Amino acid sequence: MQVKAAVFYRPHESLAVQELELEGPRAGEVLVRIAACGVCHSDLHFIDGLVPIASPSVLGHEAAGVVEAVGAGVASVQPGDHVVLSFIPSCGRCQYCVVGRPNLCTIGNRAMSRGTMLDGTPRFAREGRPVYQMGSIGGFASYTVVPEAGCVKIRGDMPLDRAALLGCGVMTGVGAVINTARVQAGSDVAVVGCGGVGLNVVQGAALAGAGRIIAIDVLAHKLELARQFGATHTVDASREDPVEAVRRISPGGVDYAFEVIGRPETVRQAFDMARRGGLTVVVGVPPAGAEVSLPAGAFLTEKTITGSAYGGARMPVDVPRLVELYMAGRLKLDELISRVYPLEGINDAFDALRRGEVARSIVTPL
Ligand code: COD
Ligand code: ZN
Ligand code: ZN
Repeated sequence: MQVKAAVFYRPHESLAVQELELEGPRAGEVLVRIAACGVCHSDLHFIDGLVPIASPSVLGHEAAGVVEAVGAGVASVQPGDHVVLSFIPSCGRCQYCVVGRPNLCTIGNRAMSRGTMLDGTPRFAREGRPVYQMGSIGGFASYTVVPEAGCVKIRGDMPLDRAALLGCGVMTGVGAVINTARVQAGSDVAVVGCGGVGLNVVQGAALAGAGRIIAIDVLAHKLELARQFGATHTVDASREDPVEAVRRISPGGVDYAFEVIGRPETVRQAFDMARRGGLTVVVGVPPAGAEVSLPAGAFLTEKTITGSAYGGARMPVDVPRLVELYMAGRLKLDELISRVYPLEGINDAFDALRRGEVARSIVTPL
């Protein structure tokens, strides 16, 4: 079938909104009509040339939609089902999946980084040549085909534009708190970077019952939003040293520090904000090849630092839980959506993200 999609060709160029051919779902695959796809800073990293990606590619990895057709052998979803898409289609059988860490799935991560289905090929094409699918999704398109393992069925009364945000920003942020750090009630938390993902670290900390929740950003309106999402204190890092400020608010440092930007300097700041024995969780990923330096003496104080990939997601468990929290009024999603763009407005959406104007924008392709 013919579909409309936003295609990345090379860094520092606008995405091209054009018609592509979409092959139907093969065995184990699902055709999904995209209702909405969020605009995440990771998409922008490719456009800005900070991280390489297969080209040409349909970007977009934070999407939800409606199942239109299924390939042979698909059992977990059927036409008409509402689904959130996962950018790591976990196989369920590799050693990571078996030990309960499906976000590290060997096969799912390989498909994600290639931008293909599990068999190594994408379903989009233009003039007979393959067009890859960011995160095995390619959500900036009217329709896409994804692996069954990348579909999580949700209840039909959950608004799909809100549900889309669960596919990356909310899962990555809330999951970093709940799954990766397992923040304890009453403990102190610092969050460096309050964009679309960082705000979800803030709300994850609030959900976990953290004591002080200190939000750090360089933009006053992001700090204002962070308060809405549960921050008890804010620090403007463009005006004062954020490490000193955090150590003043939470004497000795915080129990948990989260970096949610992807810069070596801010990873170091987060590490320095954590107290003796404290945990630093790096959610942001600095540009390819970057290194982070840490003060070796800190290990004597049993400080730890860890990465968090996709918020330690176990998508079939975590997505329905997040949906229930939203439906019960306990998870903020409406407040995250700053703007809604048609597919043709996608480059404006990226410009707004680059300028720091939005928490999240969503694109509604149809
Ligand atoms: N100090 C404090 N805050 C800062 C600073 C600074 N020096 N510099 C920038 N900020 C703030 C910005 O004002 C902004 O509010 C925030 O940091 C960044 O937010 P966004 O909205 O631009 O970015 P997000 O939240 O959409 O994305 C953040 C990620 C960490 C996901 C992303 O940038 C990243 O690191 N991606 C690579 C990791 C990855 O690919 N993950 C999987 C898919 S997301
Ligand atoms: Zn993302
Ligand atoms: Zn696996």
